[in-house]
Amino acid sequence: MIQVATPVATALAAGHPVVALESTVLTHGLPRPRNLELGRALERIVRDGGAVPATVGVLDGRLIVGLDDAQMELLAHGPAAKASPWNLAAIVATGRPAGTTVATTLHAAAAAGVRAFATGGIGGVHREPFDESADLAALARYPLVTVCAGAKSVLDVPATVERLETAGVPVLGWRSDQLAGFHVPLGEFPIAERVETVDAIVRTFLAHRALGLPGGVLVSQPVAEGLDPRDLARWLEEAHADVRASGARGKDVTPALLAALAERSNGATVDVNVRLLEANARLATEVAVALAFADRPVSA
Ligand code: PSU
Ligand code: MN
Repeated sequence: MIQVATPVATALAAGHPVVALESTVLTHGLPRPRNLELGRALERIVRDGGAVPATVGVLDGRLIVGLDDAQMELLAHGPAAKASPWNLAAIVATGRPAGTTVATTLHAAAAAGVRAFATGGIGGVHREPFDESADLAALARYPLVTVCAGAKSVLDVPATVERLETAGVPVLGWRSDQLAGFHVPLGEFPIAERVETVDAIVRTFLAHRALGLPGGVLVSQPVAEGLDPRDLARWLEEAHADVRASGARGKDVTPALLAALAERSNGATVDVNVRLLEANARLATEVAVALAFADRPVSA
């Protein structure tokens, strides 16, 4: 039921770099038509960096690693469900189309043997209405390097950071000492390990694996130009009030908050979201290339 597309399978078999990309950001995270433009742009960035993109999604009763363009268009057009590990089996068994969250994408990518992954902001612990993302457990379970822009600003960030620590997920700050704040470059939460080079990321990931620790490492890359923190604080407060009033619960909380933020900010949050996704795809591609290189036998 997991289908690895031919270009992805060929690249993996040859030891060439592959970068996994998620699709819930396309089906639920961004408005149309920017979602499809973004999905295509991310794949282009990965190719330009010398790796093969593997966007993951659910179609026709299959978890696909490496959607082709028509499949991506289908998902981006919608309607599509949001597939987390807890509802994935039911979605696949009934043949419904779905975008895959960070957690489900990690599962699929790990099954295929992909080791680098780019997303926007990971899911985490919400304030209100309460919800806790399956992304946290998946990061602690699947052996990939995940590049993100921190935890989504709509979350309870201290609780999310604490949960990552409890679960044993190393968080590396890309040229930064604080966890990235998603829509703003830096949050208030210190990161234990700062990294300056792609090589440092790769060495830490390989050490984590060699020590027999489960799961992967999370790289936090601050967005280059973020929103004014005061504007964001105001929009966040308004968005939370909107979503409380809407009665959204569980898996609908994150998409509802992102949509409310986009509306309250007149699209400013969407622009930043797109920029940080592109930057994360670039860094994840460099990681994938370095990982493929690290595997090469040393020639005398
Ligand atoms: N990053 C973004 N936009 C998104 C997401 C991440 O910039 O829409 C998606 C990811 O797929 C992530 C999901 O796994 O939101 C989190 O949803 P939840 O909190 O329900 O697990
Ligand atoms: Mn939930």
